[in-house]
Amino acid sequence: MVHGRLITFEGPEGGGKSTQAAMLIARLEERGLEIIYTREPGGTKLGEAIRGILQYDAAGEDPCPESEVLLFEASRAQLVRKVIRPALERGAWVVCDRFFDSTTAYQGFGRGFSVELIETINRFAIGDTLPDMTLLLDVNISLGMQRCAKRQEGKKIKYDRIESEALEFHEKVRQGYLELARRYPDRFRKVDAMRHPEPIAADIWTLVSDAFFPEN
Ligand code: Z5A
Repeated sequence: MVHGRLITFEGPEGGGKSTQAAMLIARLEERGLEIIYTREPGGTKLGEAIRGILQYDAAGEDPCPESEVLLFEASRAQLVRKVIRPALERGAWVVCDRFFDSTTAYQGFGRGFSVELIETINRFAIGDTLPDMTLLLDVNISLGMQRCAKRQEGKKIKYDRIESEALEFHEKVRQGYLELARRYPDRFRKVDAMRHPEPIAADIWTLVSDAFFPEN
């Protein structure tokens, strides 16, 4: 049976996940592969509606922390079944900007829910759809925030609900990601994202090509 690959990008905000995902996709497409790019929360109609609720309080009230977890998971369950699995089954490669490790990092390590509990709920949402590789773009919080502040200059919409959390929260998230990379070394690849985009992209390409195109 043909089966594509699932590569996920993770990390604190401002690590350059979207930038690097686009650079990786360009290189994968040069090899003639079908690539699906998607993101979390979002990637389906239901998921994008949930994204509005989670980031900009589209429902008119703040979700409580428990609802927040379940909304991320609902978006994920839909994305896995409507987009990711069908793509993998037809042999496409899927590049996903955040996946279940974000819930472990943000709601587990960041908000303080039990990591074991979050991992159990993650498994319910994803079933057996695990990433083949997770690229952790590690950036220190002040640099990540500087990058995001620069991007926001002159824009009407300011920071979203989670971006507006205290520095301490974002630091816990970063440390949580580093812990996940230690716990799951077979899947995680940590990349120093505190450099210019080109050397980061070159390192990512080395990691991806060594893992998936070892003949080259
Ligand atoms: N969240 C959660 O809590 N639980 C979950 O389960 C999930 C998510 C799935 C989603 O926000 C929020 O939801 C997120 C986590 C939480 N909140 N936070 N914080 P999002 O999707 O809107 O945002 P994000 O995922 O955090 O991504 P981002 O902040 O937009 O950053 P990014 O994708 O990593 O970076 P970028 O867009 O590629 O680059 C950001 C800016 O930096 C941009 O202007 C670039 O041109 C610039 N950039 C990129 N790379 C570089 C380098 N190397 N040098 C200099 N400048 C750079």
